[in-house]
Amino acid sequence: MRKMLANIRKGYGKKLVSIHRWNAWLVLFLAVSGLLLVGGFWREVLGEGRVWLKWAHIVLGLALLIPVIYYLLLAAKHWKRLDGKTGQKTNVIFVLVLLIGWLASGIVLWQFRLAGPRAANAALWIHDLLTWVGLPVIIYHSITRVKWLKEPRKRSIVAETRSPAGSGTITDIKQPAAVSTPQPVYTRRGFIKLAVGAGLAVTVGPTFVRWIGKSLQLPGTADYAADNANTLIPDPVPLADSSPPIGGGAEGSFRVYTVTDIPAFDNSNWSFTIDGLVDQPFTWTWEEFVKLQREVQVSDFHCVTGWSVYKNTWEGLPLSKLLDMAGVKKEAVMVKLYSGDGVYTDSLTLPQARMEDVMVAVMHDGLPIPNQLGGPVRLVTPQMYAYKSVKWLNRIELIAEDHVGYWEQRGYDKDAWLPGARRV
Ligand SMILES: Nc1nc2c(c(=O)[nH]1)N[C@H]1C(S)=C(S)[C@@H](COP(=O)(O)O)O[C@H]1N2
Ligand SMILES: [Mo]
Repeated sequence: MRKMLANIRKGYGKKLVSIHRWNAWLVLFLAVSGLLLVGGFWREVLGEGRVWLKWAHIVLGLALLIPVIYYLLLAAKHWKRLDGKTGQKTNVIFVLVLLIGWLASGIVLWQFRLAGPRAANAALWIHDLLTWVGLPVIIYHSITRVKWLKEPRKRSIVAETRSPAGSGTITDIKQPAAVSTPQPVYTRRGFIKLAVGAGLAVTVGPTFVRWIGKSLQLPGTADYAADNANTLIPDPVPLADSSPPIGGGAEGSFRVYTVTDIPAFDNSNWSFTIDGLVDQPFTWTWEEFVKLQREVQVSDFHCVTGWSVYKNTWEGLPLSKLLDMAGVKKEAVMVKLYSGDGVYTDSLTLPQARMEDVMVAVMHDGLPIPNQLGGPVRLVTPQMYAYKSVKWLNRIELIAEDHVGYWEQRGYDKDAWLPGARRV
């Protein structure tokens, strides 16, 4: 009977160990893939791989449900075992909150079209928060609990104590557990813990602080306008509706996305062209371009990855006005959009391009669009996800066939409409 009980206990212990192991591997993969997905740098490197990686992240993220549910089935029993061990209980609750929070917010992000931008935005915030808080804790936990660190006694450096005889001795380091007087000055384990903690604080800390600053919109945390590397002269003069912005100022913050190095422009290397199947092609210099009559609109900006910036006051030229100036030939069916980065492109059908809020924007909230955010000129497509919002836009070509854009070639949906958009 006793043996049986012991066996059951052993089996149960084994189950917990294997749940823990599976969970650890899943979290490791999700952490690495998640960081690759969120890091702007990797957009360029990964290309199409990014879309695959996102799918793998989603599938293995959902697979987290297995260890979580399995654990919950054993939880009651485990909980009894932890009686009195408050530290361990806190640990278990922390991990469960983390995993379930990641799962729930991840599901909303996965189903962003169903959920809509508001929910996706909140989910991304939670997903990020849990990552910046949870990941350092998990890394700390895994580094400080590897096996060889669990034999601290053998490696302890023990304080030198004076023996009653008065001669200085180093207490036998193999027996300090039994000796109560000499306290270890520090143990190898304690030292490593401290080092890991400090290392994490130094590496993850600044990212966390920056993220908090940006998401709470603390002043000075993301001052792109101040760091604008474009040097185009003259500055566009804002219309009255832009300055102060009639939208009241954008709410939220942009994440800087690019698939190349971020370009910067000056009067000598910037121009704007509309050509292809038009009656009258144009190429404007910056001096000419800023003289064209602009308009102002207030609109929201949504990225498929979940973040949004609300109430942007954009000032620029409605794309339809540019099309009318050039005169679209009747063979033309698509508007191809080129970025001055030389790589990124996208396209709109003619009816889409003629929607009243599709704008070739020059100013944001009364200021020139900084180069990090696609200035001097970017496209704005409020009814569609922002991968249509080509940054550093410098050429519009009217074409007779379809054109598949940069991210669409790499797996993004050709249909970029927001839920509830007025599709045309
Ligand atoms: N040239 C260029 N335009 C681009 C992108 C890009 O990588 N390169 N990314 C697109 C995507 S997916 C989004 S969400 C927005 C992001 O704009 P932001 O970098 O100003 O936040 O730009 C879009 N336009
Ligand atoms: Mo995006």
